[in-house]
Amino acid sequence: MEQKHGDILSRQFLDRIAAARHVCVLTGAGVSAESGVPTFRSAGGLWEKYDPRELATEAAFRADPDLVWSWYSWRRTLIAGVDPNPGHRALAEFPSVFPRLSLITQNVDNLHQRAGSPEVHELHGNIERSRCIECRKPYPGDEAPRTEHALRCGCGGYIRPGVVWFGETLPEDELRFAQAAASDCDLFLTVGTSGQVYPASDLPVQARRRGAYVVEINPEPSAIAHLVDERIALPSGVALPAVLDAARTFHPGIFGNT
Ligand code: BJW
Ligand code: ZN
Repeated sequence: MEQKHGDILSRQFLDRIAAARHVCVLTGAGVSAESGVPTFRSAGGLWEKYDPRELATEAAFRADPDLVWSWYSWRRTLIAGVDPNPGHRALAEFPSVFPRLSLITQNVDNLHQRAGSPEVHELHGNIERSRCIECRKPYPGDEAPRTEHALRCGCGGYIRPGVVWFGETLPEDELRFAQAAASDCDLFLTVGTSGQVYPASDLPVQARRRGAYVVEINPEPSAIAHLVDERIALPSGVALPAVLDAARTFHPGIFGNT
């Protein structure tokens, strides 16, 4: 059952929600955990069976394209079989209750979009996009084929997933947007991320340095937990609906919410 915001959010956080003009949210794998998508590093996570350095690098793909491609095919099938959870759905309502929202995700799973978030900034790409590793030509279609074997482009190069691997730079426009939003916002929520992967892990730190109030929503402390203003040690599927509930109370007139 949805908990009312007064039960789980601190007075200080409620005051920040009431005053917020620009809210910036950074999500990680934990926001999709309650949908049944395994996280990367938690117990039972995706990489308990595989070492990330073995799979999420260009060198690994070049060394064994079938292994890496089939791992992504398996994940695409898994993601296609799950639904957005109350955390995704609450975030999709944030644009109608806060004057301004910037939603930034490290996830590649499309669950924010499927929940109805109108504008999602993807720092690590998207699992359904693919391109040639040599000529970079996009692989056509909205969904990548879920084959066991890696596919080839007309040029002879392998088709790779359109995600960002270790050692690769993030999409320039999305990173620029994220950094600008982190610098400009007055409330920053870091949700379901272990804070171990740079440069996303730097965004909450940057936001706080620029004066934003930074709240971590994660049942476990992240690597940057000591740098935030407040932690909410709850699943995002519980905490985010409570934030939405509070925002509806404090910003009732702006967008016609009650
Ligand atoms: C819940 C929950 C619930 C559970 N509710 N919460 C040394 C050598 C080489 C590179 C580096 C180096 N030192 C630093 C670097 C840079 C490197 C990096 O940071 N490495 C670190 C690991 C050390 N970064 C990069 O390489 C980036 N590029 C870059 O920096 O370019 C410049 C550069 C170039 C060359 C050299 C150096 C710099 C690129 C990073 C790309 C990351 N890619 C991946 C894979 C994407 C594709 C795919 O999906 O396969 O992105 S890695 C993986 O980690 C994925 C995720 O987006 C990312 C972050 O993980 P996330 O989301 O935090 O998940 P988890 O599992 O870690 O945490 C889940 C959390 O949820 C936990 O805290 C749980 O408690 C919580 N939770 N249930 C709320 N219900
Ligand atoms: Zn090609």
